[in-house]
Amino acid sequence: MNSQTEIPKELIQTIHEADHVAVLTGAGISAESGVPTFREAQTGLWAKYDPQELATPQAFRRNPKLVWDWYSWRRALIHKAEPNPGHLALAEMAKIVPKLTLITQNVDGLHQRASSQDVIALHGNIMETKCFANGHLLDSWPESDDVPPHCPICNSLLRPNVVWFGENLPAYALQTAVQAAQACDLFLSIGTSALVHPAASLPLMAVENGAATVEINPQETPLTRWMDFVLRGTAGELLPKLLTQLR
Ligand code: BV8
Repeated sequence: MNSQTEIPKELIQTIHEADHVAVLTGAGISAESGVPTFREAQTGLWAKYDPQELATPQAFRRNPKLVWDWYSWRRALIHKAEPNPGHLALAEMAKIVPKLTLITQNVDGLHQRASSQDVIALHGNIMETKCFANGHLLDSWPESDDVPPHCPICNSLLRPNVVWFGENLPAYALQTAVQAAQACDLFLSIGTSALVHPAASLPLMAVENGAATVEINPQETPLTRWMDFVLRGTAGELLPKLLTQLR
């Protein structure tokens, strides 16, 4: 494991030789787009709340308006955000390597807006809305003063189409991600603290499958010790560098 902010030649060589690259991203890749990471202290009105306490069905049942307002605040932030050079570099890398599977824990849709294809969104999409009782996915709903609004189909409360703590991940997305982690030649873990499961187990599946593994993160994480390459820096700075040396 060599921890450095320059890109080792062996890593470039490894990427050139890889038939299948799998990538797992976390909130860190969106930090340079101005989207606060999941564990950074929340700002303003939300400073006193722990995201992990709010992103649960229990919190929603207990105080649906509070949770709905939190997501409205985050949606407004994300609406103003743009994909950054890190997102864009991954979209370009997919055109260079034979096969790239992009798996994200992020719910901000920035990989999709950076034109990455077939993004595996393990935790859903904050910009999508469904109802709490039956999961009716809705593009629109009747104007109402109710906060949260009600589902026009079954009248239950509306919520963001994200996976909350204690909820199962979408089965097909998780299965596809596990298959990629077990089959890839190279696994990049980018901008994740590797604390949330089952996503955090994907890099370790890649280690078990004998893939070469890379961590891109300014900080150490529980994954660091298992990684073949550790690039200590930000996604927005290191991924464009990696792409330039790949070309
Ligand atoms: C599940 C959507 C089966 C919502 C998210 C008790 C009861 C129930 C479950 C559990 C339990 N105990 C444990 C669990 C499992 C639980 C879990 O993992 N808990 C942990 C925290 C202990 N998991 C679940 O509940 C999952 N479901 O297991 O179902 C089940 C069902 C019932 C009962 C048991 C099991 C569901 C997990 C999904 C939760 N939803 N998001 C929303 O967003 O509102 S997860 C949330 O955290 C975000 O999606 C985020 O992406 C994710 C992970 O965080 P990170 O992405 O890593 O972000 P973080 O801020 O932590 O770190 C940022 C990193 O970036 C840092 O390392 C930083 O250094 C780095 N960085 C910063 N700047 C940059 C950078 N890197 C690069 N460049 C930069 N510029």
